[in-house]
Amino acid sequence: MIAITRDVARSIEQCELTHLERVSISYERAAAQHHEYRALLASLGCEVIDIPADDAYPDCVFIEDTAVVLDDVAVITRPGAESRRGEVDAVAAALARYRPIARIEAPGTIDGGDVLVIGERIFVGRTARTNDEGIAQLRALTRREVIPVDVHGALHLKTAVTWLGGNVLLANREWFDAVPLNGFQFIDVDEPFAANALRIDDVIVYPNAFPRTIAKLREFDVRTVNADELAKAEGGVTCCSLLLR
Ligand code: CIR
Repeated sequence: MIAITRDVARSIEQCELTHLERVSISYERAAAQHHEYRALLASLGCEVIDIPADDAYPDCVFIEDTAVVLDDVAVITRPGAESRRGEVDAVAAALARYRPIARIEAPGTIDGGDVLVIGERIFVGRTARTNDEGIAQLRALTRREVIPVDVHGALHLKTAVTWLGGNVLLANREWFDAVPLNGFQFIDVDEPFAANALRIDDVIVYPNAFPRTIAKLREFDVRTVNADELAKAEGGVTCCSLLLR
């Protein structure tokens, strides 16, 4: 597995915020947590490729939003937040080594945090960041089934639901319409922001900030990271990498 990550910008305090109050963010602490995250991914066997930060883009550490990497194509997104649009070029250059590149074009917008790939299905959150035009463009670029999911109250679909493997989802069902995901088994979180988990093969990378939800994940191989400084910028564990084989 290859994990592409991007360093924390020194300007991270100027990040976009939607559902959180702006509080002071320590660059040093965020960078240390990002280092710890990358080390965990490496210990799980990932080849971790790091793209330098660009301080013109306070949110650039949240690389997941800039691309949707499928087996046969890397779709470079057009992020919903205008301040983030310029993040994609450095990521496209890195991905071009591994996949043919396609792009979401205006007026379409997609944030990768809204894209949940489960086998042959791609669930895509309809949010302030991802619009119907973006979803239609993604559909035209893949042979897989693309299924929209309405999200309300969360920044991204994957803030509200992620895949733990098999038939199991970790979810805060107050934040999205679960009907398109009928048939899955849901583990409901006990803390509102606890639904964002990163699955790497059979391991679940997960923030240590949610002990009550961790207690519900006993049947999984959970490895925790300290990610609370990055969480102040409204990012979770999936946001900080792009995974590909
Ligand atoms: C933003 O609002 O765009 C960033 N502050 C946080 C992005 C988090 N990304 C993600 O959940 N995929």
